[in-house]
Amino acid sequence: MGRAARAEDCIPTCLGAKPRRYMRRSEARGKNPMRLLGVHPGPLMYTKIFLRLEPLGLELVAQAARRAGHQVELIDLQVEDHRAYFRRLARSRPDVVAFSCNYLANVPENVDLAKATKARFPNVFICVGGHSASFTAAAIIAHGNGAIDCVLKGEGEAAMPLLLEAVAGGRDLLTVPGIVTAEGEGPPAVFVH
Ligand code: B12
Repeated sequence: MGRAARAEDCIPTCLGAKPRRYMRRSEARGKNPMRLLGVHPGPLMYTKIFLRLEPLGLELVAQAARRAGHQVELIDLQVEDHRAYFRRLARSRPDVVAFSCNYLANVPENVDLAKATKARFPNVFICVGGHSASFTAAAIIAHGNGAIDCVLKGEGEAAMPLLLEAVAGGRDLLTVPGIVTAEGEGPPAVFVH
């Protein structure tokens, strides 16, 4: 199904104000997959003074989403710049952008990019996950000022497919384990066994 032909669904905004519209794909998971762009932030504190490390956690989340039938791309801002990120957004037109936030020092960059992304592509659903996001979830949502639709706490492998399913189906986001939105918190995060 082409983008123009896609139905749209309306789910309540996390701010409780006017409803925000998200692209809706199909009810059938895998048959009409969501497009997910996973983003690893740049080297710590916007500099290259720290290590640049393979984004293992985000890769695991990406693989879980792929196994659930979704189309997944990753961009690693440790090796690519913000211009490359916005070029990728324009080319790939993801339904969902998922930022990885394992270090507190990644928070400002993720929040800035989320705001810039939402300003250019208001229908994109934006999620943040990872170790540091998990224990600062409410603050991240607040700093996003409406740009960050949810934080997904804990290990992302189990929760990301459920989140994509909920977004695609226009279902209540607060049924997803580990989710935090401006409207509240879902069930406790699930762990990988
Ligand atoms: C191994 C490790 C390292 C390794 C690097 C591993 C790597 N590839 O990144 C080394 C030794 C190099 C390292 C270095 C540092 N580390 Co370190 N590190 C860890 C440790 C112990 C495990 C991280 C890990 O690889 N986990 C396994 C992978 C597979 O899981 P993950 O990345 O966490 O991803 C999972 C979830 O977080 C989540 N997830 C991740 N991304 C996303 C995205 C979305 C959208 C979703 C939904 C979910 C999600 O799902 C993933 C799969 O389950 C953590 C502590 C911890 N228990 O998490 C500290 C930790 C992350 N490190 C920390 C620190 C401080 C550092 C250093 C700054 C130390 C220093 N002073 O130099 C450096 C900085 C490195 C850099 N990036 O520049 C702190 C961060 C503190 C903070 N609040 O910011 C932590 C939390 C330890 C601590 N408690 O203090 N580290």
